[in-house]
Amino acid sequence: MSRTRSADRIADARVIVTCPGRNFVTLKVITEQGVTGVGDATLNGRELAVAAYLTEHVIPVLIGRDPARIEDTWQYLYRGAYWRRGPVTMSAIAAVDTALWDIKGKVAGLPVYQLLGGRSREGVTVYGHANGETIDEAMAAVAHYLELGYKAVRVQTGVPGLPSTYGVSKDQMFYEPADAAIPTENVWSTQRYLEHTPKVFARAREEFGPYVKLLHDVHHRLTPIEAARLGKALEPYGLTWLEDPVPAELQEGFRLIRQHTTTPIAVGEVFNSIYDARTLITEQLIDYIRTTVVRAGGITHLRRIFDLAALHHVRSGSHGATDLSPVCLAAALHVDIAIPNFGLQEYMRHTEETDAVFPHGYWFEDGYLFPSEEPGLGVDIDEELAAQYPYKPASLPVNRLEDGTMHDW
Ligand code: KDG
Ligand code: MG
Repeated sequence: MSRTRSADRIADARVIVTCPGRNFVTLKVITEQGVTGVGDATLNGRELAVAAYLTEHVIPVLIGRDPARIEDTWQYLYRGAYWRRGPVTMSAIAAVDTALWDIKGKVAGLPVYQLLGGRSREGVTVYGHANGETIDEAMAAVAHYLELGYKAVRVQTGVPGLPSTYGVSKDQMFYEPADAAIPTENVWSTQRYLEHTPKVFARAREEFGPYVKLLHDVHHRLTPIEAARLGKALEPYGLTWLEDPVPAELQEGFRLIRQHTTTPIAVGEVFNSIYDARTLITEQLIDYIRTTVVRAGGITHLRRIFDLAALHHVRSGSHGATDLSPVCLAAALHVDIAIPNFGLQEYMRHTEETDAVFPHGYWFEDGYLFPSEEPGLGVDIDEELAAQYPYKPASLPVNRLEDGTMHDW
């Protein structure tokens, strides 16, 4: 039996928590032969839960394992845990899986996308976040993204009568919702939102014409019939997608949305396994599945989700907000460039401090991201620099209706 094992073993693994502007959790795996791999384990607002899961429960069973056995290690951590799934467990498994793909690429001397079947396209089309308190400000932000070369832009604005709205920040290029140690409280009105949002897209089409891809994120705030009304109202403006229209625990709820509107639906940034999306995909209730490497058990499991999606005319639209580290983005780009059913990749830029902590070989040009050509993922963590930015508690906000009822954020 031992003849089938590679000569190398995992010698060490450590968790690095750093806050170069925002918190990131990174796993570094080191083999006896000195090959290293990195994986993102960041779970926004719950970072230390994943760090502890890795340190206390995963790293002890990794030591001595064959780093070449990615699938077996995935199955060992998933089936072997008994308590399956959930964002903490799946982010931890993702970090291990990503690091092992990095190591496999380095050992093979190939960028990871070559191990996934090679390129299916030249570049990865990305979308940026245009947001503004007013429609005028949001339109200026769209114009800025188009000047930068983007071909797809998500548009969010403030809602008249509400003091703050999801997706609208003071800083145009680096939207960061985890803004306080104890969650900020926002106020929400579905009525005001439904009245306002179609006006934003009417204006965007008037100013930017029919060909820019426009997207909008509802952030789980509607019921299916409200989402159906919004989708219908937005049909004249030809959105590429309407994201997270309702909370998706009840996958069957999307049947109602589908019966009423042809606006394409994107869902899944909070999903952590194929089971979260099974009905949505197999019944063709969505058009884009948005989970990404760190959230859904790494490259191994994400590929499984995307393959199921490919059978049902569903394309990928991976989450790429700033809380997904450059390690996650690097890994996502290798998947994006290789799969047949790629749709879009979100690309919210990281700050200069973050980019310096995570040196990487991917690059942006003319609306596309390109994965690194270096062996492995082409991304690393500068541990000395990371140590200069200690962890700072930061939580995502919560949301209440005008009468004080808790609502989805
Ligand atoms: O951590 C939460 C963010 O990633 C989320 O608010 C961003 O909805 C989001 C998006 O579509 O990027
Ligand atoms: Mg979103």
